[in-house]
Amino acid sequence: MGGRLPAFNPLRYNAQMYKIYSVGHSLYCAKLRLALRTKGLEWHERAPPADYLALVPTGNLPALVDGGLTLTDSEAIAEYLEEKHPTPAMLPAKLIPRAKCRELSRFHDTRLEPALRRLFSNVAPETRVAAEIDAAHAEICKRLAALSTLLEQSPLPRDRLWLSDCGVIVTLEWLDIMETHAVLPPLPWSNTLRSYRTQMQALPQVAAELAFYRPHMTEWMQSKS
Ligand SMILES: N[C@@H](CCC(=O)N[C@@H](CS)C(=O)NCC(=O)O)C(=O)O
Repeated sequence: MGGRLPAFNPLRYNAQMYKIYSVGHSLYCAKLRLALRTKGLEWHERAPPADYLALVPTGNLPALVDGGLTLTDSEAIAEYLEEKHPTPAMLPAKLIPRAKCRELSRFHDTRLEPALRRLFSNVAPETRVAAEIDAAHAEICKRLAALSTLLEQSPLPRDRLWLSDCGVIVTLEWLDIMETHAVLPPLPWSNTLRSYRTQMQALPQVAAELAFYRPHMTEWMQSKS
């Protein structure tokens, strides 16, 4: 019954190359690259073409293309990669740490990053609205306090990268650059937040991604000033 299976060729299997639609300054594309780097996967990036909506109905970046599969939402993509390439694990094995990891991912995508996002239209000094900066700053301070507590209570060891770290690291990097460029008043960096960043930045895949991504962030900031 059925056709013959092709002979298993580990070289070909390992040489799998993912296609990612991305743009250089995108925070969620950097988040996805952190997962790809951690898994030791290979990818090539393409800018979204003019007919992107025909290829990717949500219009979101990043999108992953894996053969006939096109997938958006950085967290859905990361979980797909986690299930397809379980080693090294980026979700803890045990029930409660796994749930806490997912909680932090959701907190990032639905609370912390949306607070940062309020600043993006206020980077250029000529279009900066003081009331929007004040409101964004208040919200960011609230979210950073919550993040600090979540990290203090987290059962996840910090000697490796979990799925939930990927977005948080990139957003904290953006908050840092926003503060450095005086887009907003100083932020309440707790000792927990500082040591978390230091520990994360020491991981090789994080160092590699930030070395790649920071110039894109700086270029984007300079294009607005
Ligand atoms: N929750 C989404 C957010 C992605 C997102 O907002 N991406 C931005 C670029 S960083 C984007 O696609 N903007 C265009 C749009 O939303 O149409 C994810 O995790 O992928």
